[in-house]
Amino acid sequence: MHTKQHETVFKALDTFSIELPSWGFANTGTRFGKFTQAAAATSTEEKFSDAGHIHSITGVCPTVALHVLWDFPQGTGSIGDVQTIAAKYGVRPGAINPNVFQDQCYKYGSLGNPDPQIRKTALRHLLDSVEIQTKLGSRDLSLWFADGSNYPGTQNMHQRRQWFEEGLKETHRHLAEGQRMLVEYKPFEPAFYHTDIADWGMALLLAQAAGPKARVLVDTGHHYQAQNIEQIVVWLLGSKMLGGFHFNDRRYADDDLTMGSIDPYQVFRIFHEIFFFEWNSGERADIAYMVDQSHNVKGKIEAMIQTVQTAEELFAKAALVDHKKLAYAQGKCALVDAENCLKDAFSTDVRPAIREWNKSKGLPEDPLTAHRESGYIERITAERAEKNAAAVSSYA
Ligand SMILES: [Mn+2]
Repeated sequence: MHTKQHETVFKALDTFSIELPSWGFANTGTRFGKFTQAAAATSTEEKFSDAGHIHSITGVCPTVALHVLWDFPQGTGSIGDVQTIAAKYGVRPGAINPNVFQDQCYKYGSLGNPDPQIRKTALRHLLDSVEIQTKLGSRDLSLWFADGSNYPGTQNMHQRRQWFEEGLKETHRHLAEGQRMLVEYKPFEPAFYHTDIADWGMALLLAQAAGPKARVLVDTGHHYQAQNIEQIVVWLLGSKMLGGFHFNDRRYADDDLTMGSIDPYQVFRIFHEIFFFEWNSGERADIAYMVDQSHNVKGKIEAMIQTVQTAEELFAKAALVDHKKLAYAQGKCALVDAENCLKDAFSTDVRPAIREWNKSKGLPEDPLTAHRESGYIERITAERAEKNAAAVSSYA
């Protein structure tokens, strides 16, 4: 690798961070069942401990996304506990994720529910989440709604669209200066006929209606097969409405597999368009990179370290695209030359440069090996095995 490439990788990684989800450390499964892991986190404290461990060996995961229902059992009453835990493990609370899909009352929806009392209950939870966000100093409120219906004609989509607009506007009204609201979309599942926020167009319109602090969140698994995700990213960047990502990979639908495991070139193309936007516009894109995965069979901590390393590699590769050469080739319609700008960068082995960067930051060169040699997994397995053998019921 040339010195210049080396420098480019270092500069890119200096700006890079990726947020880990608290729920990625707990036992998860599919609708067919759940295989528990002896080392899985069984409490908010254990999730912070795992996230802090990963940050200590990778240096790029300073924040943890939190799930209000699962991490704040007493709601706003748990804020103090979470502050104490975060300070203890050296990672800050990140995006706050309300949960308006798990309680029985949400069978027919939350903000889109025909029952005004349930819409109110959902709104109350969103406002409690804003209070949590404010007291913890979190920047982002990350919203995903499971609302939808399974059969044609069974729900009034016109009304539900309006109720969503109203609910998001009201939530937005409570955001403080510097806070943001991220609106996530998903085409289907759990609902199989219609989903109230099904794609980036609906999320964009709702975010624009909600107010100036709202942005769109792109979960890479929430698209139809073959959809051009990087083009959606280009449009959101161009309209200053891209707020962040939930990264995961998939083969079929929303599989929540490890980032880059199935199609690393997809993730590379997304990062490339972000770098190219910045090069073209001279602006820095303000984007929250977050992981949203479900490690059902892989060891959770190893899977998360593998994810972070993959994210760094694909980000670094995308930084290596020669923008000047690419812009020139595009202008001349030199198709093969233009495409090769991407392919050359993608095929560069950036791992030696990343190991060097790790060393320069006082981090272990290879985080996965460092983790395996740390004794951490043996310690938490001993501490948690009994609790995990007993608890099998809840998703979190
Ligand atoms: Mn997501």
